Amino acid sequence: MSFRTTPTVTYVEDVSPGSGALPPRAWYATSDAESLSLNGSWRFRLSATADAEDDSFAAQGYDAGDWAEVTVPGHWVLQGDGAFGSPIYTNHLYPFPVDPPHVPTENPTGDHLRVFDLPDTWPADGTAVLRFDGVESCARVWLNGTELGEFKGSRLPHEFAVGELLKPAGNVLAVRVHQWSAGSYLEDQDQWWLPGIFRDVTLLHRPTDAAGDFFVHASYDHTTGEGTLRVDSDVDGRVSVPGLDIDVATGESVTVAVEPWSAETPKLYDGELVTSGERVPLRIGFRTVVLEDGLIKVNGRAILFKGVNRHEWHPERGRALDLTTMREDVLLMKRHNLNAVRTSHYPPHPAFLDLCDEYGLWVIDECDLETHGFTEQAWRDNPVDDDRWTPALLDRAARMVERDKNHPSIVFWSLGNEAGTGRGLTAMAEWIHGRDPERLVHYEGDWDCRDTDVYSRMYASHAEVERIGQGLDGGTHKRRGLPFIQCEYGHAMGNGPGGIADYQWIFEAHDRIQGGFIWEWIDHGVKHPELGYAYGGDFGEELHDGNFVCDGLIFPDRTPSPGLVEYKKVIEPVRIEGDAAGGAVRVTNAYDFADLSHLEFEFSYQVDGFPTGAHKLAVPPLAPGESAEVKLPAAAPDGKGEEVGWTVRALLAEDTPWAGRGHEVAWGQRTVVPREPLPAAKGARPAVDGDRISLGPAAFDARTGALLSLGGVDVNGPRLDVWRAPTDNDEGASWQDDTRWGVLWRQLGLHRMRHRLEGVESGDDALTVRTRVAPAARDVGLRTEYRWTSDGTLLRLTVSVTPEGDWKVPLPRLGLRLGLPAATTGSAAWFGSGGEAYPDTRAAAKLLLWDASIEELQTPYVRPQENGARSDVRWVELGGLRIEGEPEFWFSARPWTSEQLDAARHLTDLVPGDTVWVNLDHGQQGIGSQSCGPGPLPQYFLKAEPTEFSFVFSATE
Ligand code: IPT
Repeated sequence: MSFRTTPTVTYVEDVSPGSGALPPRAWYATSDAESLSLNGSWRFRLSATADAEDDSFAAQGYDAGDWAEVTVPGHWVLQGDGAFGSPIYTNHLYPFPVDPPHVPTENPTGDHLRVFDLPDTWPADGTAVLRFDGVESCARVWLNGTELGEFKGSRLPHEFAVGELLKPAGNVLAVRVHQWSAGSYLEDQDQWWLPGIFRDVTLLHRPTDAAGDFFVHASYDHTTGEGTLRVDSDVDGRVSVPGLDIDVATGESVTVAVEPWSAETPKLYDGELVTSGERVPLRIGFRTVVLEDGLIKVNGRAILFKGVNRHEWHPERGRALDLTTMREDVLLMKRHNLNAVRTSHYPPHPAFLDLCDEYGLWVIDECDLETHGFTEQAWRDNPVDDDRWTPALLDRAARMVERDKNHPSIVFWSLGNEAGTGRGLTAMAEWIHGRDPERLVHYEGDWDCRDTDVYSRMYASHAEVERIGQGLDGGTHKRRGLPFIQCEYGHAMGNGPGGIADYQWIFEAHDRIQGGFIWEWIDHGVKHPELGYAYGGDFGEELHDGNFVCDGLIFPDRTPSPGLVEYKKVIEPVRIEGDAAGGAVRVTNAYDFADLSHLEFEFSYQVDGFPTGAHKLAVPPLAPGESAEVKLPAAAPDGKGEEVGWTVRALLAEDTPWAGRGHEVAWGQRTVVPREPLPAAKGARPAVDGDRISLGPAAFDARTGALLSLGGVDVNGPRLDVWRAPTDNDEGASWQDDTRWGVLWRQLGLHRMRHRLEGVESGDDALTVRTRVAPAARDVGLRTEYRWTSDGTLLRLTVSVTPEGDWKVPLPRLGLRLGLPAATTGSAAWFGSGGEAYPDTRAAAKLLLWDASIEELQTPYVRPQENGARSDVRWVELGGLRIEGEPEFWFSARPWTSEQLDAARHLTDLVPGDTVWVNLDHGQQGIGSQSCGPGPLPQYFLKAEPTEFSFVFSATE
């Protein structure tokens, strides 16, 4: 018997980073040197294993005429309509046995072939380099039949010298890509596994004496207002910055007065590095990042991160992003007041960092490293604690730092994510600190902060963050001296995240806490012909984590979700509050660097939610941290019994690169004249007529006491409703042993409440219906009394709820559900919050008069769940009814029931019926962040307790 080993495959399972590639260097998009994009259509052949085919396809003259084609950059599993396999989604579990460095024999392998000619303009002298900006997960490369090498490190660039191999025409570039490799063990990020050449492939001409690697050092001294520039370059040359009259030799320092760079004031100076062979454009931002007094300071000031974790995602192209999509992300971030991005969990396409420099975002650039799946075996064999892997880790650190080091936006290097602890991480940190002492090092996984310059955590509770802020959290001596950030918090899966305003108050109350990064930016839903957007399990994966991959502030198509609108309000850089006396507005500048001169302020009163005309409000150009009281510019109008309030909006006074003049940055509101109490609506007498009872404009079923119609409108219900289709945050994460309300609600049976009728009482001045609402098998219940009165025109309902038994759980919701005919219920108008809001997601609830179609009232969470409630509603009109509430209520309306919403797995499962179901809620349970973090805070619990609330109904026609 003999064993055959396959020599072509050994590199796949080799822990080394690869062979043949050039040392990493600074990345730049353009120079005056010639380049040739090799993006486009490539010939493609998929094999089931790494060794199914030999390497003869790489030879010149190979006929690939019968191969399929794929687009590069791209992932083959997202092309070919399923013919090339499917994406796999797992959070932290490796989708293959944990047997490092071995990978499955079933190792999808894509052979890519591209034949190209050099353009006529391609210079004859000099040499050339072939650059791959990202290939998942392991590639072997040949040019014109000669092997160049192989590499791993999916989201990192790799260059090969190819000068002598190039021909004017008919160059054959062959790339064999393996889905699985030893590198996969280092790339266990929570995302889809998507093999392919997913970033650009470029041939770069390298003239004689072209620029090699270079390092732009541009610091800012806030005490003098001067910047110091020094560009270290492998190849000597000159550096010029015309705007600053700078023209110096590389390696030489020059100090001049400059405007500094910050995320708020992203001043970039155009410059050029000129070697005798190449001119490379530079965009220089002067700023100094230090750890001082236990704080992260930039240009002498402590900064507060208002950040987000960004994965690269496009619903059709996966992680192959085009520039337009990257710019859209940056614009959306800027327009929503974000000032920071953590590039979770790998260096992004470098063009994204150019955009961060240009528009202004602080960046934590994270290395392509995560070994999370080893947690399943208590981190045994973790590559970051095994010296054999250290060269691969150092290679990844170097490829990130060298590629990205010239971006002023980057203030932190992050070693990676969820990789436990170990010597390899220490080696990375030491190397990075040595190579770039001008930035700080981040890593969340080591709470002792052995290797890091910041104490970073994810999903810590409000209480813990508060303790950390107060310095009461203990920890190592080193940690106690470090600032704190939450590199992940506010898990934006489905409806939510809740509680972020409460975090922000804590962040702002303690210097040590320098902000956080919401998890995460975008839902990684995959566009799907039948399902709308697919998530884990939709491709038949044997192991998957469902819709945990859809946990972003924007939907897969980049529409902002209510979570992003909420976050924008929570982190707004200007605070606008009413003063106690009510005659003035208090305005506070919450920027770190900018004054308020770029904003103009608009003031208006609204009566019953209706704006009465805007005034300019003269707010002084306050410096960061300053605040001022500004007198109201006009007296409140007489609301004639209606509610009067004011709104102040801070708007961009000029166009900016990221939004036009008039874009709303911040706002505040205050009620100055409260509305009148609801009319008593009594006097009319219920009249029994056979199986009907009439009361004012309404008709009831005499046997059940159910309202049947009001005016000319048929009504189904209303009756008590406590159920909501649990949100992802209600359900909680499977690994959490904390109280998971969504699970407990279902155990108790709150989704199958029964209504036992105790009596219908037609009295002199009221119709009273008594019920007990309770689930089977349980002794808890809600004794519920409906008391109907009327003055002949208006119909008033007062609901009294008295819990019985030992209620150990808060209620999902408490209110009424009623049905209206869909045919006559097309839209709603209301006075209340404009967008979706729940008890702990209502910072952005702007009180005005709104209208929306029933369809627009739905928030399209990728996995259907409770959504769309409007808060603080005074009244709503829909389907021919006007409904006023006392106190203010939550309103939602949908063309399906909560039960149908609950049962649906995808939006395409939801089909409008002939009834619009309207919820009028007295209360809602908070949302929290328990799909990965803490649940709602106790103050947002909807406790089962004796409650009374009223509505007044009338017909609008
Ligand atoms: C944390 C991960 O860092 C992130 O990648 C993502 O998985 C997030 O959770 C949840 O969506 S790890 C978690 C176990 C705290």
